[in-house]
Amino acid sequence: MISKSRADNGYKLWLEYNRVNNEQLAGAYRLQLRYVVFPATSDQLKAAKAELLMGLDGMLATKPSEVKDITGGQTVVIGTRQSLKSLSIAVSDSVGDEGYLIKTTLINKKQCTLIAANTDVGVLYGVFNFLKLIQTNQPISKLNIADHPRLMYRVLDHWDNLNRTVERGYAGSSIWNWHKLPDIIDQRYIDYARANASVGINGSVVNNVNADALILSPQYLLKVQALANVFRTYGIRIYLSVKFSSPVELGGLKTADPLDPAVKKWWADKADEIYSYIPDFGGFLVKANSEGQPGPQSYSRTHADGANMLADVLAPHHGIVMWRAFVYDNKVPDDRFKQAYNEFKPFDGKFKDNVIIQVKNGPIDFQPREPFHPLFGAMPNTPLMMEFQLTQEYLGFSTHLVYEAPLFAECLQSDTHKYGKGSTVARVIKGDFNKKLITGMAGVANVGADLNWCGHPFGQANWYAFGRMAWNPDQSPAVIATDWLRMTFTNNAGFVSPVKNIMLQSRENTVNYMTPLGLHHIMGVSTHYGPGPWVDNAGRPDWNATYYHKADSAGIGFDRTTFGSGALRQYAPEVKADWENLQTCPDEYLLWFHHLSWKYKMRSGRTLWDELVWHYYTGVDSVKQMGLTWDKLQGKIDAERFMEVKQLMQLQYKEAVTWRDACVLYFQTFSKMQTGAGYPKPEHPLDYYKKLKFYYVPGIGGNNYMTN
Ligand code: GCW
Repeated sequence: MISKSRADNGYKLWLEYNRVNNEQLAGAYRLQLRYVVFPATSDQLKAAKAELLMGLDGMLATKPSEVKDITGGQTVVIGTRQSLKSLSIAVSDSVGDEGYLIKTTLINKKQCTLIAANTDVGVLYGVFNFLKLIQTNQPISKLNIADHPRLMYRVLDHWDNLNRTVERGYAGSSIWNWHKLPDIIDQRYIDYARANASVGINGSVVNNVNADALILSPQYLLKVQALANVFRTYGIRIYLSVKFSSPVELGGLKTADPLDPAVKKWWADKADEIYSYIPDFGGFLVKANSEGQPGPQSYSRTHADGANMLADVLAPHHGIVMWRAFVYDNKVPDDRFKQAYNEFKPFDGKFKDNVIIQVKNGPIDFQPREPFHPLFGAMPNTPLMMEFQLTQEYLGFSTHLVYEAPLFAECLQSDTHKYGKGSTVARVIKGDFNKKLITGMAGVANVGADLNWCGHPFGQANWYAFGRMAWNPDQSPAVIATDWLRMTFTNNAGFVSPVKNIMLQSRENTVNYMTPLGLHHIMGVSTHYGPGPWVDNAGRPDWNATYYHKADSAGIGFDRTTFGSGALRQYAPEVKADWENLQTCPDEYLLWFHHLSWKYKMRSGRTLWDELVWHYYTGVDSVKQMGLTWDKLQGKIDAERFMEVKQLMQLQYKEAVTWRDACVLYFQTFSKMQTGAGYPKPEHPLDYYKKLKFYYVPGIGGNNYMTN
């Protein structure tokens, strides 16, 4: 049992390995490990062994001793087919390259628990999962588990700059200390890799997609190599974001035209150089022709020309190109929603085999709620990689408790209908409809140098959940939350059960007090902090909140039906029909697709205005409720994290009230309707909220100290 007063700063993440109260575990739950057989030779196997011993040491009163042979009693035998050969243990290869088996079985007529895999990294994953069983008090006496990842590339994208600022980072500076690399290997790098491996994350893009060409210089490649050496032990490949104009900026060429032979040669030489430092280098991530970044279109070439040129130079080394579909040009299209689909769909089947298109979950930009991106299902001959954002750019930064797994699941379980009923986004990205494609999922990391890594103790759950869902996109958010809570805090049901409910409800709360009923992109301009529904003077129309909500005296919402922008045509006819029809369009997506009168009658019987107000007030009330529930849990976990979360919830409440009052007052200037009896009046007039200034908001980097 953990001591309630023990201080815990959250650094250990979900790998706490707290003492298990073995005596209180009944029957099959009781742990009676006596011996471990673990012939470890490679670095990865040694890391797995070290993790196992560290975990058992923390959790069990008597650590099992390591032996060379099966001695009987409660023995755990761990290894690959190869490493266990001398013990004549056969391992079936059913779990593929990265999967594992955990099985209670007779070996040499003695009852053992076998953790086995075809590869070293499979063993590492098996060990982490065995430890998880103990951490979460699961029975371990009759095990028969076989698991493998459903996606190939499970990657964290760090938007970290070389000066250690983090674009949209809310947990302190970058964990990569570029200045001290390659000489100093911070323990953080190792713990970062352990945490990733524990949930099966096998890739890390260490620099911002708004890339600095310098990352490809020999000086920086040596630093990257040092990180790669750490990651390799934990089955993680390193990737780099590259700037498309690097041949000009770094190589002194006159052009970065992807069809120019000198440019191709520059990239080919660069790839050879990178692989000479890092033989298992993963590949490139590219943001091209988006938000001012250079790209092939700058030279009148296409996305396919650009991606394929890079794919060609990486192919001999088995590297891949992750080419982002987050594009919108400066010409201001009629509806930004439609642009990625319009630009990429024509290139279906035109990309090289080692190119994967990285598509954000929704068509605009990581909003609290978005419909699934219409590209999913629309490119049957092109691998599409999901991009989720773990860092809470539009979800209250690291002050708001928002468990994102329900958001991920909502998108993944959406039915694209592109291959008939049941062709969910999850099935599309798993390659169910085209087995030839490579597959993957990326998460924009929420990790920084803060003691607890993510700024908010519950931010860690989003990192954890991302790994679990990249491993298996069909996992349930509730199961993941329960595991995370047990591993991170305690197995005490009196804590786990109410806090799991808090987590599952948390994302809906935030939708309610920020962007209910399908509102989107109404945050403060540029910082994306706090409410800014009045923003109408940003650099370009589609950066303005007014572009998205279109509130006027007649009503509110963006008409994307056939009578409006027609964006709904990008979906399968079934989805289009469902969302175009007011009888069937879910309330959650209403204002994404329809401009409706303030007096429009909702399913609830309320007018649209009253419904909007109801959501804003309900959202705030739920945050208050969450705080009250938390307060009752004092003493069930360590005081340090308890107090930190308590204070964060108070701050979240304050900010939720600001969101509610600012938005209700602003939209009221159009609806001219009352908020109704029973709702507390805002403390300040609208003008007060409009004039709020926030200095040095994190996440925007550079010298941009103030906006809003
Ligand atoms: O969400 C927006 C962010 C930018 C980001 C961009 C992107 C890295 O506001 O900060 O740039 O998306 O995804 O490229």
